[in-house]
Amino acid sequence: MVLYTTLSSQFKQYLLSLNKVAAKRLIQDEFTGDNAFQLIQQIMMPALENIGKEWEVGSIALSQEYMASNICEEIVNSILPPESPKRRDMPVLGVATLGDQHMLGKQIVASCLKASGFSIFDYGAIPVDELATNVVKDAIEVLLVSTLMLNFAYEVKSLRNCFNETGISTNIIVGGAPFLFDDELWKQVGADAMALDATEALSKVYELTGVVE
Ligand code: B12
Repeated sequence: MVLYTTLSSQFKQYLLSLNKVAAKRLIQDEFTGDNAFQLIQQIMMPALENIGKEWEVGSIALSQEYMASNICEEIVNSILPPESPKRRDMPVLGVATLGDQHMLGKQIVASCLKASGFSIFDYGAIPVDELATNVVKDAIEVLLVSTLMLNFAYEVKSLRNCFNETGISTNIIVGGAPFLFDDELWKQVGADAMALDATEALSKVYELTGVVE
């Protein structure tokens, strides 16, 4: 853990100086083939959180934050597990951010579910009414919603209302910062469950669909 704390601050420096090669090498040196989620959680996420705080106090520009997340996105894509070949008769899942432009959390959750054998439709930053149409068209059984901004977290309420009005029984699992700060928020917006991270999202999907691991 101490090791990762040091590596995370080193990684952050590479991100802020836009040294993509060094940032990539740092992660690749630690990558053993099956520790992608651990490296994301313990090296990349603390570095990005720190960068977010620096932007908040005005010590770096939003463009630096943007470039840092682009580098992370590229690295994340290079280490995440591929889709699972054991595609059984699994329920179909969807993932979306309801307009939020923060994409990394969604990407990590989707990839963890794919690696576990689920088919997953990625709808990106789609508005509520369009999403509801797609959910029906693709017969989505569980929808995972990722938001980092509170205003988009409240959009889940509109989504649930829209589902209720149109008789859609798809389950909604939410995740992301606003739901971590307020552990009652998922109930207030009408979600069926919330999860802390990608691994927990997988357990919730098993719970809601009755699929046995
Ligand atoms: C990178 C970043 C950006 C990038 C995003 C690029 C991209 N393609 O993703 C850019 C530069 C575009 C950006 C823009 C903005 N950002 Co920004 N951003 C960040 C930053 C630094 C990192 C986010 C990130 O990628 N984290 C890494 C991922 C992997 O973590 P995660 O999303 O939390 O996901 C994990 C868990 O939460 C969970 N999870 C996530 N989703 C889900 C879903 C389900 C279903 C489940 C179960 C679990 C789950 O699992 C994941 C893996 O463990 C954060 C800082 C922070 N503390 O998070 C600020 C931050 C989120 N941004 C912030 C702000 C204010 C903005 C802007 C408004 C800035 C502006 N003035 O324009 C815009 C808004 C854009 C928009 N409309 O959405 C604020 C939000 C404050 C708030 N609470 O409202 C933060 C917290 C920075 C800060 N300290 O102020 N941002």
